[in-house]
Amino acid sequence: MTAVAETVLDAKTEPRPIDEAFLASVLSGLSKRQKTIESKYFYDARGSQLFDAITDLDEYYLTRAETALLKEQSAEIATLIGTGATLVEFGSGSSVKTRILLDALAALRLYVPIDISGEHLDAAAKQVAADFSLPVIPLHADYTSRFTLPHQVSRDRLVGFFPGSTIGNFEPDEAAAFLDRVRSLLGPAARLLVGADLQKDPARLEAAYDDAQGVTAAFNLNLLVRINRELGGDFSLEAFRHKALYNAEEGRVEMHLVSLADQSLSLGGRQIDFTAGETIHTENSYKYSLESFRELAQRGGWRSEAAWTDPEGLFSFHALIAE
Ligand code: AVI
Repeated sequence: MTAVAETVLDAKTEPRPIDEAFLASVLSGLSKRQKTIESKYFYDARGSQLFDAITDLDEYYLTRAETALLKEQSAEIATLIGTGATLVEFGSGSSVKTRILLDALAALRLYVPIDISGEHLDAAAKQVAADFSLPVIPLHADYTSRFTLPHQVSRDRLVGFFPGSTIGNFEPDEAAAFLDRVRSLLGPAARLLVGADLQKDPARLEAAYDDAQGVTAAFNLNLLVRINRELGGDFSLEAFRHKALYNAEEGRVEMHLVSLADQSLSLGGRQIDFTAGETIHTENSYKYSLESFRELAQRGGWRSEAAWTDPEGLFSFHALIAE
């Protein structure tokens, strides 16, 4: 057999090693009284595609509102930031929203996009460097954990960028702790630009997380597809339904997967039992008022310098200064 044929055969027969951290997290979440799966596991290749499709949905106003707000306010943001700053983006993806800022910011010194997906990051970084004739140092890291900036990045005039209301996917205590870490990372006199979805009519919020075409349902159910494929699970997709609800007491939209029957399944050598109607809680998306977001920022060591909202009052964008 030639080396090439052997390689092909190996690829077909050798199962992929199981991601033990993923398995441990799912088993621990499914053994709680309120079953949970961590929302960071939404984003495999299919999940990321589905999320991109969500951002184009009529019901999912967040991306449109934030993009319009950034376009509208970019000149004012640029005036606040001045010249010679370094922009550090947390979870940069394809840097789409960054381009709006980069168009407006004068004489930026450097752009540092941080993302967990290395391949995606390098391609997007090259494109931005070429399109804006700007030095770019991509950093492949999980921005939710502790990391340091590359040594070439001077801690002078650093501006963090965290758009998309991703801050809303943290529990408030975690969000405050994250903001505090970002402040230590960026150093004294740093600024942070953050997008945060606003509190609004619950019906509008629930529609944004339960669209008529079922894209968000597919995004939520894809967690089970991923567990079946990567961890050898035996979830039946027909036996679970997507549910989104606004929890007014907590000020958050919750996503769940509802078991449609009493059922038992096996995962990692364990049996997991569901009663009909029982749910797996898969995501929280906290919504803030301008004031409650300022309070959160303050807990993380930031003072509000400016905040903007769109004319409909759907979304907010904040400029913060390290205290
Ligand atoms: C990534 N994040 C800000 C989205 C949100 O709105 O919480 C994730 C999402 N979940 C369902 N639809 C979108």
